[in-house]
Amino acid sequence: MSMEITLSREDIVRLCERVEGAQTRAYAIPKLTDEYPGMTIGDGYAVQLELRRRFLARGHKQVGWKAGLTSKAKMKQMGVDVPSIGFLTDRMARPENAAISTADLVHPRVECEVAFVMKDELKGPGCTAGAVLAATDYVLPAVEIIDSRFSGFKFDLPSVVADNGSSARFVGGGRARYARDLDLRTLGVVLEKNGEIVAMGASAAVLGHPAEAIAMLVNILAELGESLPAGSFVMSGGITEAIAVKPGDSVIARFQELGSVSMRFVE
Ligand code: 0L1
Ligand code: MG
Repeated sequence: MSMEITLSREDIVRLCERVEGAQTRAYAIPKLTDEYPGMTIGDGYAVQLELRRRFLARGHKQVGWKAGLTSKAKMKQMGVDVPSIGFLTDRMARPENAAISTADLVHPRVECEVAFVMKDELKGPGCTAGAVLAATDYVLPAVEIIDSRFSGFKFDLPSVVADNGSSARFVGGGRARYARDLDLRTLGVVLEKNGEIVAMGASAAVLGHPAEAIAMLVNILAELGESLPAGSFVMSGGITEAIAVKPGDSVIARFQELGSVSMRFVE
């Protein structure tokens, strides 16, 4: 993946302000490539870095990272063919069984993911799934609430990377388990909305094995000159397609071996 930056510093800051406005005031904007058709993935990550810098300067704490677009179902749903990464902060975390407000979101969707908590730092390039598993403290089930800030969830990779991979909220829960006690490739998950099954899948949907997605994330971080710190909470990507939610919906993600994660959505 080329991380070439073609935009001027001025344009990066301008686009960051546009994304930040849409994220913090919850409104939809056209995809950034409508105005900057030559925008690269490297430009997208430059905007995302500026966004992270601003949030951290305002006192948000980074808790980890997420891999996105890591399953064929998601890539097909969104019409892209390369995974992405985004940062996670304390302000995005919600407790299990929380009532999650949608008033500050544009068009939220939920997806089931396996989350990893790291005990050792990981550095790419050349990071492998084996290295990820060796550096993992434990895994737990999670639901990511994504919220693309682009009108109609229509975007391309540079735009979605600039929008921090559509990151909005996340809920971790269930039972934390040691990765060595599980076959992380074949974990089944069933997603229910208002008591009905709306999606299901097996963890192999995520690049064959969720640890592969974390390795990919570490290798993208290396291209950006960064490593994955010990203690990071890392989400490995949606196992199924993402399902739209609205106020009044209650959601429960049931994971084989890892228990379940619940939440409901309110105005
Ligand atoms: O976590 C994800 O896979 C989301 C990445 C961005 C794509 C989307 O908004 O669906
Ligand atoms: Mg996700």
